[in-house]
Amino acid sequence: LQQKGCVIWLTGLSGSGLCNCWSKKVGKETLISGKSTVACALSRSLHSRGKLTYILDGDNIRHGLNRDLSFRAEDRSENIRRIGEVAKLLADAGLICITSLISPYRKDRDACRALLPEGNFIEVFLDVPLEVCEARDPKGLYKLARAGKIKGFTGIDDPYEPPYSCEVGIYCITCVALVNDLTAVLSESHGRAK
Ligand code: GGZ
Repeated sequence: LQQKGCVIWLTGLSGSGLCNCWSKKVGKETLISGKSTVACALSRSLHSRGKLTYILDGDNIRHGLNRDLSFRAEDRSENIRRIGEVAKLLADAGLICITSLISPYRKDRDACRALLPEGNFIEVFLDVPLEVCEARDPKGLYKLARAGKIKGFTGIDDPYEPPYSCEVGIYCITCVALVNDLTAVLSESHGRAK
């Protein structure tokens, strides 16, 4: 395998990703929001350059490996710890592992970073204001949280702690640029054998 593994850690509020994607339903390129969407676009873009990637998506993993975990603070931390460990294994195996989780607490993200050699953990903060995410509300979850039907929703009645320093900070609709930039950067730095 001619590739050095790493972890690209996407973090941000629910609905913080935004990407230009081809939509089967709409039949044309359209803007779709969600960290998962950004992860997919990035993965496809890297694939097209011959890179091996794997996405660990919070929402999906909560249906399998982490189905015993709730959204209480301790459980969110455990969710992130487990995904961080799996991401490390995949990176050790030489994959570019893209994680897509809110991962709201700084200390949990930092613990995942500490598992990897310097330079192999790329934290990408999707720095989208709560008002924007709430206006997008792709799954109607913010509405439910405001109505008190979901308790402890990140940004409403549970905190999101932005990174003090991260490798990439991205604001609103520049996610398309993120995908292009990271693809180019990783082709350079992670395209060579160790
Ligand atoms: C935040 C919640 C909650 C609460 C359900 N708070 O936008 P989505 O819908 O598809 O992604 C969110 C997902 C968050 O799971 P994570 O594993 O990424 O969270 S964490 O990193 O904090 O462990 C959201 C949905 O689950 N969701 N309830 N209370 N998001």
